[in-house]
Amino acid sequence: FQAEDGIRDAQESRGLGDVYKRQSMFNLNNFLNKIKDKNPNEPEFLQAVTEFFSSIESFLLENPKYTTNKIPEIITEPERVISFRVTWIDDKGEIQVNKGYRVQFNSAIGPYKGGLRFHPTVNLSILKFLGFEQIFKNSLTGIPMGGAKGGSDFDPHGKSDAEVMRFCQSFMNELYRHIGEDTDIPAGDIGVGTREIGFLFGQYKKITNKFTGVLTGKGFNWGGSLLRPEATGYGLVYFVEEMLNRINDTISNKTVLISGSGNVAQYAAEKAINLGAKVLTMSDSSGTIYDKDGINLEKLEFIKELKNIKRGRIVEYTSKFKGEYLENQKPWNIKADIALPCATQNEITENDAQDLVKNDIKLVAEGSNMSCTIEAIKYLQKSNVLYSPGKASNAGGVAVSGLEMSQNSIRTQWSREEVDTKLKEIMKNIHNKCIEYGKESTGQIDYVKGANIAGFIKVADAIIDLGIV
Ligand code: NDP
Ligand code: 8G0
Repeated sequence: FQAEDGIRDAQESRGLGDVYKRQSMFNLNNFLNKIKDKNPNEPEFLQAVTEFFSSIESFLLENPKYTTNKIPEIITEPERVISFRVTWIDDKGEIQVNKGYRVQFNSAIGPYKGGLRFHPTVNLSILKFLGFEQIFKNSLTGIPMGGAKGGSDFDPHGKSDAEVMRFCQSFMNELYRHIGEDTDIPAGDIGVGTREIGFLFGQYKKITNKFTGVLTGKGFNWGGSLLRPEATGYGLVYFVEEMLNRINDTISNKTVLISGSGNVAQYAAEKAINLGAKVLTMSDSSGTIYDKDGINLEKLEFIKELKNIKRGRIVEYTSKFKGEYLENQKPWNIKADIALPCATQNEITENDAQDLVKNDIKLVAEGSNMSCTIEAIKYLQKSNVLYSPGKASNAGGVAVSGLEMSQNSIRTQWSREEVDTKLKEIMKNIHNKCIEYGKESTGQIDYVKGANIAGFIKVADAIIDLGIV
């Protein structure tokens, strides 16, 4: 009965008469097996798709028009994948060759939007998982943006400014053909900050002779938005406050574990400290610093300078301040109330989740994308830990990128307060959507289900409205 309803729905919404004769019910296992066969050797992409469709399975069974219209198949196939060679000359005069990519995943609700990652681990599987997640995150922000991701296996660590500049210029020599302020608007991500966006934007402007909002995360003097650097980390903590306020609690006086010491980690720490929390840890890919007294604003300033200007290692914190350095360790076996993973994907495994639960963690909110493995998420949820997926809790970054695009279009720059007010409102709206679609009969909120269903509906309905293209 439901499936027939769906077919009727589909026919009516498209007016396509007899085209849809086949009944189709969503079968999760069959669907995931098909995705696996079509995308071999892409474990991260498969992980993201598995997590997503497992959480919306019952929604798809109750709303068969999406299956009838083949939305699961359509939405898991990128609209376009661009792969290119990036050649450049290092400081020794040697020729270097890197891979460059842009995955333009879905543009049903707006131009492609998403970051560029420069890290040696970058490959198509990672960029497809990030691009796929970006579709639903961008939908959740309420700003019309499609989903994309790109990047390179180039490693900025240890490279001179001149080498980074030459690499970025060569990268843009190909990328410029595929982007534009109404087509695809890249931004930074791991390994791509204001310095790299500057070199990329400079080259785009040189080639095209156009000063447009083609990239976000720009410096304020050349078209950037105030609060874009802070947006992901601040937004994450605003979202955590929403999660805690719902249960009549707040972040004030809570102990917090943060991983990473890059853009997201720094501003998550800053906002948490400003709201009265005690931040116990930060980390990089070599290890963790654990400061029992708490990382205060003065200590955080040191970390910002160490990471953003000197480009040093987190271990150097212990030469200036008290605190332990835990070499090659992540922060997850230290006792605290809240964990904010802000480094990279799969940084919380099932074992890490067990450590967190053993120490009575109350809340885990993702700053990084897909911070937790599927097993870790299951374990946290089973243990009644409040858990939020990145596509909800880290959406503040891309949301303020969306605000940067608006400011560029109308040729203005808003005040810090204006952007901050909008950011808070967007995070609150996302939290409300998670409640609307993720409320269980027990009254508990499944933030994974809520975020995924809410993000999906808008994009899926748009795909249906736009026809089979
Ligand atoms: P940065 O490059 O500024 O910082 C990344 C941090 O994570 C560094 O401390 C880095 O350490 C550490 N890290 C990176 N890769 C690994 C790894 N494989 N293992 C352990 N540590 C690692 O990146 P961002 O802060 O911008 O991004 C962090 C995460 O947040 C990513 O998942 C990103 O996709 C996500 N995100 C970012 C947004 C943004 O606006 N920037 C928006 C939404 C999500 P080291 O220096 O040693 O490499
Ligand atoms: O601004 C962006 O488009 C952007 C940059 C880096 C990461 C992300 C994300 O949402 O993961 C978005």
